[in-house]
Amino acid sequence: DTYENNLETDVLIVGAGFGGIYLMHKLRQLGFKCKIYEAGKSLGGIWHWNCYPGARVDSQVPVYEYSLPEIWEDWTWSERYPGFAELRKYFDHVEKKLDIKKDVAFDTRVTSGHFDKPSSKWIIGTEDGRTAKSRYLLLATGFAAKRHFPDWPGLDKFKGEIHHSSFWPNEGVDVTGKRIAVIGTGSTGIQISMETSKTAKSVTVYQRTANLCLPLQQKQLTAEEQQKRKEKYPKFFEDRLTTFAGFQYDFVERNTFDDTPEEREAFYEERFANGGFEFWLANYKDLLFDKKANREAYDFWARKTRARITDPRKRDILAPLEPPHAFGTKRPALETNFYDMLNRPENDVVDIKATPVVEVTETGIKTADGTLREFDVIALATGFDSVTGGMKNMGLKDVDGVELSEKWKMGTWTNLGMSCNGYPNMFFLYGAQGPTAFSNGPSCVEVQGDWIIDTIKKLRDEDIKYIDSTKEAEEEWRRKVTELSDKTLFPGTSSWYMGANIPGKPREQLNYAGGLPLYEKECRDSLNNGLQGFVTA
Ligand code: NA7
Repeated sequence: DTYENNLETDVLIVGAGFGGIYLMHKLRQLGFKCKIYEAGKSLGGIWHWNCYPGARVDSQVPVYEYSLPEIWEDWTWSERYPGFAELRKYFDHVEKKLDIKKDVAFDTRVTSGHFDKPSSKWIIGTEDGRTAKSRYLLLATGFAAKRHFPDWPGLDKFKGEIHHSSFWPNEGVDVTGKRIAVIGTGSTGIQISMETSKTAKSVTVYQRTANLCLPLQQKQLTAEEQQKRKEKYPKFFEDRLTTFAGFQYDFVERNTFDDTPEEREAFYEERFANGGFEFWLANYKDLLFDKKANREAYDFWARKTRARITDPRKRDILAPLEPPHAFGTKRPALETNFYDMLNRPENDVVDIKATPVVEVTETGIKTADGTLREFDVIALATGFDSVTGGMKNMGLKDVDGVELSEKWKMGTWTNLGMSCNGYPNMFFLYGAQGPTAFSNGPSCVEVQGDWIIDTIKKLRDEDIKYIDSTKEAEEEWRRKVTELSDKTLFPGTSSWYMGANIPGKPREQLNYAGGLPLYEKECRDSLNNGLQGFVTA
């Protein structure tokens, strides 16, 4: 029984999204006894939590799916960028194929954990008082496991409906004919605005930083065209891992000013028209390194976007002539009608950098200029204590009893973005100092997952009971992560990549910016060189 108290297992995985399921499936095949603890009620991770209006993945399929043939051979998508309902169906299909749920305890939130040296096992405690013992602890909690709320006075006073995007009621909220406020213009805020504008009376977007949105270019997919492509899938999934971000495209081997102005314009046009992240991740190779090159891309983006916005006031807030930050150093959202719906007179954007919110009242939101705007529904699309928040929130302690939240208080230290000194036999994926935010999720978890699986297998084969990262390896990894990032334009922008969205959080690069292939090489080198950077016993 997965829900038993005093559960004993070889591998305890936390999180039943893309990462946790992958680990479970592959480790089971190797004969390990595995269990998953999952705080939610079903499989899918972020797609279990995300059911806000318009929730949709903005990496296209088949890039955004498992490379496992037993999953893709008889699965078909209806759209290039599927919405949450279809992604949930995908996870139902995954369940049918892999029979994961029988070993998952849902509604199970981990609140404590320490490594017991005498038994060489993790002792894990849950919110409702259960305990589990496991040789290995694998964290697959994703980068968005801890919600972030604005610290505005009065949030609890609002008499209408107010929800964080990742805790939207599963049965939905009827927004027909209602006045909606959307707080935040990350990918989530943009999606909620577009979707609710279809039926709401009005949508008011509260923007702190303009999002440099790119066209989604949604497309309906037929079963026939997908079936035809499937013979190429094995190669396609191999190629996916050879690109910087684990996509089907990559930066081009030219710098921005290698091209003539005409060539450049045509190149930008094409990338922009193709949609998705092409204008970002398949741009010139100096886009994220060179200020002048970046400005050139920004100016193109601003020209394109400003032309779509009819009201000059809205235009200057949404797509200012001066860039709010270097293009692509914050995550561009993908849009279809965001600017068009804001052109309508009933919809508006409020610049809350110029006029910050002072309080939420029973009926609406008051800004520093004294204006009170009244609403029926407030959507908080204010994001997450991204990348590190989830792991710091689980009550994990190192071998000396120090909490992870304490260890990472002044900054983040990991080895290879998968292990921490003082946390033996624990690995994590899609988290701090891995390729996480700079990569396609499924690509990242398969690269990291395979490494973790191969490592655990090696430990079993060599009868090793204990593995821990060295402090030196952590220092070295942190140095690499910082150096790679310092060459780019990322550090100059306040973003969640840099920990800058949470008040008081140390400012540092939380992601590995060297690209997936280099990352994988680093990890494989360690494994192949006798687990360099680790001590074993
Ligand atoms: P994001 O990308 O972190 O966006 C959060 C948005 O909320 C962003 O526009 C923030 O403005 C804004 N925000 C956050 N806190 C506040 C406060 N206190 N006041 C006003 N505005 C605030 O989260 P998402 O959920 O959209 O997306 C998360 C990731 O999921 C996304 O990047 C994809 O990888 C998938 P800011 O830009 O910080 O000025």
